[in-house]
Amino acid sequence: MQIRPGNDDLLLIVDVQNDFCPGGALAVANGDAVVPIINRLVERFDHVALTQDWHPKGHSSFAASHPGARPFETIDMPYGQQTLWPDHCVQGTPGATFHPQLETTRAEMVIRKGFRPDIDSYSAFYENDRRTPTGLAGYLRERGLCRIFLVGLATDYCVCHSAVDARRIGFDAVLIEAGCRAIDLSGSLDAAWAGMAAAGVQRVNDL
Ligand code: VGL
Ligand code: ZN
Repeated sequence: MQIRPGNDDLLLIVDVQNDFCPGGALAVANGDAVVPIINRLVERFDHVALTQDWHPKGHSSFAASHPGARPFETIDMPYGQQTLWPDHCVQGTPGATFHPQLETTRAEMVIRKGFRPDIDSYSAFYENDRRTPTGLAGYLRERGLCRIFLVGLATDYCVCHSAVDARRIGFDAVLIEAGCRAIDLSGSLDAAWAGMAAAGVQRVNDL
């Protein structure tokens, strides 16, 4: 069945930032390959929004902020388990800016996340405690946008958490696989596909 984006649909472009692309601090394999695919999709949508991972220096999700810890280890935080990352997407740095070829002109909203020092935020809707809202849900509701199409980086972290949260709070969610790439850390991609299917996230190859 052909899905046609309409006036109550939004394309949400997740974290297509230099640090998640080859050469970046937390590079996703072939992360930059999503850029031309997303640029083509942007033209098909009436409404487009971007998310931007936006951490202060010394953020608590950075391994370097925890003496003795190494990137990609998991630690216990007050809000649950947290994977530790290399320093990435530090506010105001080139790594935090959008990929230079990403078509951002038509974006109506940029939602920044992960700016609180003590908590990470994978999802565009809620931080990793699953309770602190980013404000995106209210924005979408006020604008009458009901269905979210997701693309970006990384499939198994920020895209997945955004899609699952969208479903959890009553939005329809469609993940466009061609526009995503994954980190795939010890089974995280398989877990993400299972979690998204259970949450009722629709998965399409392309539009
Ligand atoms: C992301 C890990 C840490 C993502 C962001 O955009 O998927 N992953 N920060
Ligand atoms: Zn991050």
